[in-house]
Amino acid sequence: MTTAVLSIGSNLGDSHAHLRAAVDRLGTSVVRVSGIYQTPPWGDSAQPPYLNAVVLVEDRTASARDWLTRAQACETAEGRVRDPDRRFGPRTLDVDVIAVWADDGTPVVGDDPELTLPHPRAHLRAFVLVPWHAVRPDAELPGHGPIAGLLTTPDVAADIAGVTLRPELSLESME
Ligand code: A4P
Ligand code: MG
Repeated sequence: MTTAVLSIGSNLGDSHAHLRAAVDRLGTSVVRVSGIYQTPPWGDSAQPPYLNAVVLVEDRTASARDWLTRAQACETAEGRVRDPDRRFGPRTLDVDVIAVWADDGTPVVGDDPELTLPHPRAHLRAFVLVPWHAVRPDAELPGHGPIAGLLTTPDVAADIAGVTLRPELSLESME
């Protein structure tokens, strides 16, 4: 069994629907979803704000690589188009694998460019850490320590004010 934290984000099209579709596609592996947050664009400011959330997942047979495959299947299903000239540009759906743990709780770590774990920019991103902390306040990002502490680092703390819960939007109960 592996457990994982996935970050989902969208700032093109019907973003709420794209996020809901991702959770739907992840199906019975979903253990917990965060609220939906409106967040300023990170890394490329000339684009609309994002909606972001985190999804906690687990699966009896999935490997770390399987989570990447599932993440990319969600992106493809929502019509994700990659612009090779604009790395952090707008998208219908971005699903990043933030961290993965094996059955015994050991974090999966690796620097393969196809799947770097934990995600190499997660510790810098209020749009990942705020929703994750809201659902798992005691969580740790492997190699970086408790996420509660990461929220107080200067780069992240500076971005927190812009991360706003949208309570009228939800990923709960898809029926
Ligand atoms: N890859 C390696 N490790 C991972 C991982 N842990 N999770 C590889 C997911 N993918 C991983 O990804 C590029 C390559 O990273 C893939 O080949 C994959 O195998 P991509 O999905 O093709 O392209 P991308 O997502 O545009 O690039 P990148 O560099 O991963 O961007 P990010 O880091 O995903 O950032 N601002 C806000 N507010 N909210 C957002 O959600 N998202 C981004 C995208 C930028 N700014 C944002 C948001
Ligand atoms: Mg990505």
